[in-house]
Order: sequence, then structure tokens, then C-alpha cells
Amino acid sequence: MRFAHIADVHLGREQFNQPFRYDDYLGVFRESIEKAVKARVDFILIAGDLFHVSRPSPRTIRDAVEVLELPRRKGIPVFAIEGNHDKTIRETSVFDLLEHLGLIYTVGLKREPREGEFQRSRKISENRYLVWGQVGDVEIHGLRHHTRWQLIRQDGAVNVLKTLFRGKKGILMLHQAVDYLAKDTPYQDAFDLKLNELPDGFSYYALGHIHVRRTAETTQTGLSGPLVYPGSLERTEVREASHIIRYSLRDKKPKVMESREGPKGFYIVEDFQPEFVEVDARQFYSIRVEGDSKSQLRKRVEEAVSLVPKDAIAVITLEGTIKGGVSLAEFNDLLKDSGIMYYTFRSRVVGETVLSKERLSEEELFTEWERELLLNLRVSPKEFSEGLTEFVSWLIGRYEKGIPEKALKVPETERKEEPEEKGKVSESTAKPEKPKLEKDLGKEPPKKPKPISRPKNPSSLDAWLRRGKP
Ligand SMILES: [Mn+2]
Repeated sequence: MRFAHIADVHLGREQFNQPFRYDDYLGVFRESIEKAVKARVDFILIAGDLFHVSRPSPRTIRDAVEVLELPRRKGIPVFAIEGNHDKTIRETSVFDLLEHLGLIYTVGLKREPREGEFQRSRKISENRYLVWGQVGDVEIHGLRHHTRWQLIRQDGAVNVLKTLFRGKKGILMLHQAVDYLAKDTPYQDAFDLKLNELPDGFSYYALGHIHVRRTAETTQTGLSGPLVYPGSLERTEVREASHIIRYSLRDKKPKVMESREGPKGFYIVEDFQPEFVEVDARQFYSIRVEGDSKSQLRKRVEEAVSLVPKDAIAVITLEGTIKGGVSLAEFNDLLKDSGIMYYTFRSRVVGETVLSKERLSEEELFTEWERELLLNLRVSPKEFSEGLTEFVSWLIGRYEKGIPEKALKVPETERKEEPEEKGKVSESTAKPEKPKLEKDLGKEPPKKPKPISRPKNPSSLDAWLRRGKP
């Protein structure tokens, strides 16, 4: 029995708003499926986030259909679950469309029973069926992405996964972050499941969600089968960079290192033992350059970038303490003729920019949505826990309504290259009243307004939080 385990394809994503990234994401998906088919696997698993959004564009659907036709023509079934990116609250999703076309089989909870060559189901309540895949004598179980509070209830007394999959065997496919393997990932402190909350009895845990490759053997976990995250097929953020260039002040030359996360790819699993298969993901350079003057920074950026191959992506972070700070716009001309596929600058330069005589008001720092959120959080711990249910329902209400467009922060990795607007904040209007925010946070406002460092984006909560102390 041999199968392929793929996860986090994020088809349809145009990272950095670059059309070539759409092709990259599609390319590695096609490559994976082709390699799996060539390896004559008995079936293929896609452990969530096949798509980047739950309503992919017609073009993305067409491309997915085209790739998924390859295994279908060979009679190789593809089993899938929806991840946090592609799940919907509606009954019908693009997964149903693909299933209707005979391209995939989704496993998990359904309203209708499924019986067929590769599918089985069992009624578990009034209108709920547990659906699983069946290839020979191997059962392929799974459940789409759920939040922790949906899976683990009443302080751990109720464990939905253990109840649902009690006595099951074969493969369990989940799209969740398990704490044991979440170290050094964005889910380190925001995991969905603890190791001991996973149902035991399976020969292989086919996981998705964590975008870097992680595995744990049965000897490490005490579970009946290995825990495996293949990671995303493409490099979805800087921490997944293929190469790192460091050029700190004490260095005479920039240092190039290969990332310890290694290449991107998926697993081909034989007798429940995973073998990694590499795919040709685009090279991604994370570059950090330190300088103590603008001209030195420019020179050092040029030196560092000369080590980057033309077809790569480069994210360049500027560091150092420079009087007056730097504007990213002053660096864009540097790489204009470098031929590098895509590059973007970020700044961690600490300046001594004097803003204005007055402090910024919270209206200038936060969007309406952020202020509303802060207002809800600005209560005593006791009050907060008493009103928790209300707060959560308010938050869910807001979430369902959708966060207003202008309040949505484009993550730094997603941001189109745009020069920072200079001087915009320093022209902030003088306000006679002391800012409300400071008063409400219980801090004593200073007698004389002090200059504060300029936030990167005046309406970004994230930027404000990272701004450091005035
Ligand atoms: Mn993902």
C-alpha cells in the first residue's frame, strides 16, 4: 500500500500580488500530483487548504480540475478535507463540485450517506453520517478544520475527535496545529490540539495546517502511528525562506545560509513510513542588512543582493540606528535593474525622528474597528470574564458581518511594494485634549508632550504594538 500525502497547496494565491506567484503555486501542485501518479500510488491525500480561499475564482477551479484529472484518468482516488482557508459554513462548497465531478472524495461529517467504490459511511445521529475512504482494507478517516473550542469542550471533558474516531484504524487526516510539532511555527502558542487529545489507534496521522515540514515518530509520541506535516508546497512567508543572508555591522561580508527548514514538498508513504519528495518551489531569500548610515545601508544592500539569483524572491529587512530614520522609498531604485524576480523592503531602522509637538490621538492610530475592539477589551479582568460570552458573540457577529475593508491589514508578506509616505504623520493636528487611550489605560500622561517614534502605518494596530516605547 502506497499513498501520497500533500497539504496546504493554497491554490489561487497570488503572493505579493504577483501573477507569477499564482503560476508558482499551481506549478508545484501539478508537479506533486504528477510525481505521485508516476510513483503509482494507490491513493492521494490532500490534508486541507487545497485552495487559498473558500470561493476560488473560475480560473483556479479550472486549473484544479485540470490537475486532478491526472489521477482520475489512472483510477487513483484523491481523498481530501477542507482546511481553515477553504472551508465554508454553507452546505455546498467547491469541494462538493470537485466531488460531483468525481475528482475528489471528501471525508468527515456529512448530511447524506456515501457508498461507493472508495467511500463508506455510518449514521451517527439523526442527520449526520461519518464518511470515510476505503482502499483495499485501509480506511481513510478525517475531519475538516475546526476551532479548538469546537473539538475540545468543557475543559477537556468532551473530546469530539476521540468520540468520533473511537475504535477506528487506518489513516486519520486532520487540518489542525498539534502542540507537539508547533514549536518554532506561528502556532507555537496558538495550537488547536495537544498531543494527548489525538485519538489513538491510527497507523498514520496525515496532517495539514503547519506550513513547515514536521514529523514525529511513534517512539516520541506514544501514539500508534507517525504524525506528519508535509508543510506547504510553496514558500508562503519569510520564515519559510530557502536562503538567509545576514549582514550585520560586525561582518565584513554578507553571510549566505541555507534555511534549516529545507526544501518544500510532500510525502510518499509506503507501509505507513513517509519518504519526502521534493518539489521545485521558488527560491526565497530572507535578507537582513544592518548599517549605521543611509549610505552604508545602501552599499551593503547592493552587496547582499548581488548574491541573490535572478529568479528568486527577496525580502530585505533594513536594520540599524540611523539619525532621522530611513524611508523605504529611498532604497527602491537600488534593485530596479537587478533583474530579481520580486523584491520588497522592510524597515526595522530605529530613527530619532521628531514627530510633532503633540501626541497622536487614537483616531489617528487606530481604525474604527480596532477602536471598537479595544473598547471591548478595556475592562477589568473580572468584568471581562463575566462578559465573556457576550464578548465572544459580539466578536463572532462582527466576524460574520466581515471586518470593514479599510480595517483589514495586509500582512507584510502580502504587501505590495509601496514607498512609505513620509511626513504624513508628522503633520498630525494638535489636539487640546489628552488622548483618551492613554487615560483609559491608566497611565499618567506626561506633563509635556514628548516626541514619539513614528508608526509605520498610522492606522495599523500591529504597527502600533510593535512600535516600542515612546
Ligand atoms: Mn494553510
